[in-house]
Amino acid sequence: MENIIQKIQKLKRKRQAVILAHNYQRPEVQDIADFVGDSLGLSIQAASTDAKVIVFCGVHFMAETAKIFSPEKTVLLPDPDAGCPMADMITGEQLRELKARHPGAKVLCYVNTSAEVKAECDLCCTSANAVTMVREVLKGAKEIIFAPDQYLAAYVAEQTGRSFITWHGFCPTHAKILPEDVEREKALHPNAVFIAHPECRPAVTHLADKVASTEGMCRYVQETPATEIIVGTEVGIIHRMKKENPEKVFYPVSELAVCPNMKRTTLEKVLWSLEDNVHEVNPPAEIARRAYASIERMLNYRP
Ligand code: CIZ
Ligand code: SF4
Repeated sequence: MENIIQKIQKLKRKRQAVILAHNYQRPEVQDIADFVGDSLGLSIQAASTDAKVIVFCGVHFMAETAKIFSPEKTVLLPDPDAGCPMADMITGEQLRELKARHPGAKVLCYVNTSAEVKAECDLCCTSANAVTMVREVLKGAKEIIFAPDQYLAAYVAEQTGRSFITWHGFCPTHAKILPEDVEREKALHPNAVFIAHPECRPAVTHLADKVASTEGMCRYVQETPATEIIVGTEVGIIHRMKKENPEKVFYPVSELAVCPNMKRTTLEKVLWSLEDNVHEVNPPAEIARRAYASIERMLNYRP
């Protein structure tokens, strides 16, 4: 009898598929993936692979971004309901209205947006390259709209000295992390360093020894001499950190920082997606065409 992992491996070969998993996925899903990373790294992998099918273990906007950049490949999202509440906080219509009120502004959107929103943007960024893009690409811009994450916008504003026209979006998972959690964990582990994601509240990032995207965090924990690390992002990333640094100890800053959408993907759903060719992500061609340019610029700005 084949177990589920063997079944997935066999079907993957048969269908010439590759499995990409985000850093926030369940441990067992990360372990069967060909590549684990952030949305920037996963999009780059999706674009460069020879595979015909991409099983995207992440949330909808990530699979959609991969599809727009690799339209000739079949992109499957194992659970069609794996969305991102932050991405759903702004629609294309709402961004068009905001743009109409600031006609001269350049529009920078976070990768956590729908293709329809990306189609309205000049540039798209991830948390790994937002600061660089504002400093380099938008240097000459007089006004910048930065949507939808108000906390990421606040962080990038602090780093660059720029101010933005923002939207009131936020990540409900990162918003659960409170300064009290940081104080408590620091008191419990006085030798630990604290790392935070820029989607956290400013009151939390201000307490951090390092603020970084998930890939930036993975690099930092390998490079720091610290052996104890308090992790201020979605708890799923700790699986990868432990695997890459077996001698170090990791503490989630809050057990509540769990993204229910990232956890929707299970091994069973990965198998079913390969068996039944579901659920195909394929944004309308006209929207994909308009979103392409902003995504292309994002992929060229690698940290
Ligand atoms: O860009 C990503 O993958 C997200 C959502 C977070 C990060 O910092 O990697
Ligand atoms: Fe969206 Fe937050 Fe979940 Fe990331 S962790 S997918 S930003 S809800």
